[in-house]
Amino acid sequence: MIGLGVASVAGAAAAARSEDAPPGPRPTREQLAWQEGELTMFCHFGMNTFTDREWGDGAEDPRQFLPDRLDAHQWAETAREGGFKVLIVTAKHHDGFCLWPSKHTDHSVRSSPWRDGKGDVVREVADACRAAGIQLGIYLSPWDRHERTYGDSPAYNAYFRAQLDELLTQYGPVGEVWFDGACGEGPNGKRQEYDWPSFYEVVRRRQPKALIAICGPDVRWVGNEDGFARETEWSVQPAVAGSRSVVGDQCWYPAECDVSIRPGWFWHAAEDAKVKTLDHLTDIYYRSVGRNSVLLLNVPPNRHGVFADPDVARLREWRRRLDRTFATDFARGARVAASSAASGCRPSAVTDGRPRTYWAPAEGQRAGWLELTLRAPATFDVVMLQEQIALGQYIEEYAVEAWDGAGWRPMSRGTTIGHKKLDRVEPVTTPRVRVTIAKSRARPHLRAVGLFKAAP
Ligand code: FUL
Repeated sequence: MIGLGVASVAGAAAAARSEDAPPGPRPTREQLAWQEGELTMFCHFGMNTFTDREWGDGAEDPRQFLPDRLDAHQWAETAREGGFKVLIVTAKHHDGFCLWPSKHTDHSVRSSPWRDGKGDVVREVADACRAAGIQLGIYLSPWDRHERTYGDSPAYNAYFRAQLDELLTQYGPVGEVWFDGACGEGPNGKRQEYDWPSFYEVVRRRQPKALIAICGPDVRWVGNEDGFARETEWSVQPAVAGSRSVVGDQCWYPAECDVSIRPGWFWHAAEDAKVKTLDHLTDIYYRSVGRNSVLLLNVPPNRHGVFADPDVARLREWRRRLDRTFATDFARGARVAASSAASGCRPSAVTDGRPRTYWAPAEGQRAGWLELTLRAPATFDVVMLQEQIALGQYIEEYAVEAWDGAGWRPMSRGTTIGHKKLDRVEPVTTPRVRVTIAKSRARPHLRAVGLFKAAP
């Protein structure tokens, strides 16, 4: 773990082991980086872009795939400017058409007129991601409505592994592999039985740092496609097969919220006017990133092979609003008093802006409070709390109050915090704020308290 000064993650981990309830599961290094990245972009692009469908049936003619000015750098640059840390491209959707020239089928870009059949969308996206300094992610649909072996379980599983192998060996580092659960019958009328453990084995062997998401053990689907996590969102879950973070019968299995910037996952001309509003996207941010989840926002390239103007404009507005909201943290540098503190854990760690410091109450305690005296009275309407999730997730009940001159006035209360909890509250002007951790599964480790004024 990263080097750390007084309130060292490693040091307190040792203390927690000796004094407190046994520590629960923790994120792997890659899960931690992914969670702290907060934003991942999804790009649904493929045959459906050209046929105006959401689910192709696999009978599409590859000659229909013809973007006339595909520019993956525009995708990756837009993602980077928006603050996204990973870009996941649909290398193959349910229709089975491959955006890379797979050796195992002719239903791919190789059979299309695009770049005279010599193009490779995955290559262009991988190169663009590298240039933009973001990670590449791969969506490979297990459900394949074109492939003849689909439904003949062992044969198709071998086909799928071979495709996975190509994608994980030819394009450099891959940060996330996204497996959708959709599954249908093959041409033989039989339902395909996916051999998940063998798929995971390919990913672990070829890309040991990649996270396997959704139908995989590293990242959990939040359970809807609206972009909303629950108010109570635990990254600690019952252990799943293949997890690398099992402790006892639990593992670290954080939530990801997938949602499209438009009604559909793929681009449709008719939806150029239906890009989600700035307020809707902002709400999604608070209800995903602000509820201990990663936001996986889909932005679908159009038939030219670029993001459409309305999507790019909306993303810029959204980024500007978030930047303006979170530019000034009124809690930064506040003086902090605490009910107690573990040795080496300064209460002011929660306002020092450093990612690896934190406050914890005295050894053996699972509750406590912090009182912040701001550098100057401030007006704010967003409260941010963060746990030091490098050490796990434990807090299950908290309250935040503001001093109104005569007493403490409730501002927000909640259950889980995890990596980040954002509460939108009634605007308040105050010199002092109190945070109470009322209940925790083990000694809590609070990384940060932040106070912000939402930009209009
Ligand atoms: C779903 C798929 O059926 C949709 O087409 C889309 O890819 C979405 C992200 O996952 O299950």
